[in-house]
Amino acid sequence: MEEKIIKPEDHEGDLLTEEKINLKRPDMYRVVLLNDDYTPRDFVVWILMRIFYKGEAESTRIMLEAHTTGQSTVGVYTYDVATTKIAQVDKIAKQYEHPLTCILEVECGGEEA
Ligand code: TYC
Repeated sequence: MEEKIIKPEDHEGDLLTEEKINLKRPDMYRVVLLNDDYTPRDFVVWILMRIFYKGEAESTRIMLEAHTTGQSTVGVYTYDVATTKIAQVDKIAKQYEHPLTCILEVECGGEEA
């Protein structure tokens, strides 16, 4: 088979094209904690510290906001992180027989970086 040797001078005058890199930011999702009448406050704070790595003061603030207004944003995460954390909350709440619930809300669509 004939081998074509490409020399730099063969490309003189060629148009240089920039490689298009996908700079789209990932879609982000808000995890929202819902109030209920049965889950103990301490348990909610413990969940926020254990699953969402919030400090005690921040966890207490989020719990109280949900308790008084009906809901509170816990954080904004990528889809995989948000759904994993919600599944962890569901599992532990079920184990302890508490009705504690977190929901997912779309925060914003992916934008160009
Ligand atoms: N309202 C609950 C109680 O009085 C405490 C609570 C707070 C439950 C926040 C859920 O997301 C919640 N025991």
